[in-house]
Amino acid sequence: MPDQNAVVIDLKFARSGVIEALNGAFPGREVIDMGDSANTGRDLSGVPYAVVWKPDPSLFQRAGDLKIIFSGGAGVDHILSAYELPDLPVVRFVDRSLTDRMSEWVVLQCLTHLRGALPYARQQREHVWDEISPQPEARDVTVGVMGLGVLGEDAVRKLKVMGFDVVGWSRRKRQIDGVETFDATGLDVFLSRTDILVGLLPLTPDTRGIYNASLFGTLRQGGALGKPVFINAGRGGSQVETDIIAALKKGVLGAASLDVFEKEPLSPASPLWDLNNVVITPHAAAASDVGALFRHAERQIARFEAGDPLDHVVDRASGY
Ligand code: NDP
Ligand code: OXD
Repeated sequence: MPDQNAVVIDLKFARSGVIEALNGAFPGREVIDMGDSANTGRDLSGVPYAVVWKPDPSLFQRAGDLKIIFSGGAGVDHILSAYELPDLPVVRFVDRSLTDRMSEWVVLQCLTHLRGALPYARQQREHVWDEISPQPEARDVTVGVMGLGVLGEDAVRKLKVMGFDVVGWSRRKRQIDGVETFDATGLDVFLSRTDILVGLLPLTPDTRGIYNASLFGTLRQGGALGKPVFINAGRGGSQVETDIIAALKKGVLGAASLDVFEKEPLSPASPLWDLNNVVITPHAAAASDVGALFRHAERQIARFEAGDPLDHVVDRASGY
């Protein structure tokens, strides 16, 4: 039987990173790494803590005495939508490096579309010297960020530093200095002001399929970029890919940057790969630093064992 303060790890991340980060992690505790074949079929009764990313479906039955589940990422849909979970706290991963990485990706994509990086890359391949004009400035372009949580708020601040006009939308109204924000009821006004839409929403029943033809049709046409741009690094389940493709082909959207997809990995047969106004990254906008993840879990376990409240606990009713 495992130690009564053990931690079970089931992280479907790059194996080498997990092994390296496990070295010295969780001092004084037994660590059961389900990625190690020696632990296949191991008794998990009595284990109080689990750190998971897309865990084996049987894990939560086998580890029937868990007291806390730590998500290996900021999102928790991989746990909440996939398993019958006991009523225990699920803790999200909130971490500086993850937040910085996401904002880097968002700013990179907004600048890519502002500065014509895709057409210039095509011209370079074809040895064409041709300045694209007019060249709008960031201040002429309104970026609308959907989801103003840990990641959305940081992205908003960094987009402002780059000079973009920024507006934000979230379920409840949020206050961010220098940014006009809208709550759920203000969606259409928010969209009608937006030239570049950035999706940083969690996947919940309310946000599934939200980025669809009707939403794209409400974005501002004729702004400084001519046509609106769609950028999504939240979850692929929130987007309707057939609608994205149709909107790009019809010119309802001028371009897109997608890090997440309805089904991952994206099928080699998806038409998205071949659209020359689309940037595709393989769900890599903000990878979790596994060492930081383990330190975050250690800190939260210490709080729990000291009788202090846990940070970043998911509200199971709202699903994020
Ligand atoms: P948070 O929980 O901190 O923020 C979520 C935001 O979304 C909040 O502002 C919330 O509103 C808003 N929201 C949720 N549901 C709705 C709704 N129905 N209508 C309007 N707004 C809604 O999450 P994070 O910022 O930490 O992360 C966001 C998501 O980013 C994650 O859930 C994950 O899916 C994704 N992600 C993707 C990564 C990648 O590499 N591609 C990496 C990390 C995360 P309110 O403020 O009112 O609560
Ligand atoms: C996350 C992710 O949720 O990487 O952290 O998608």
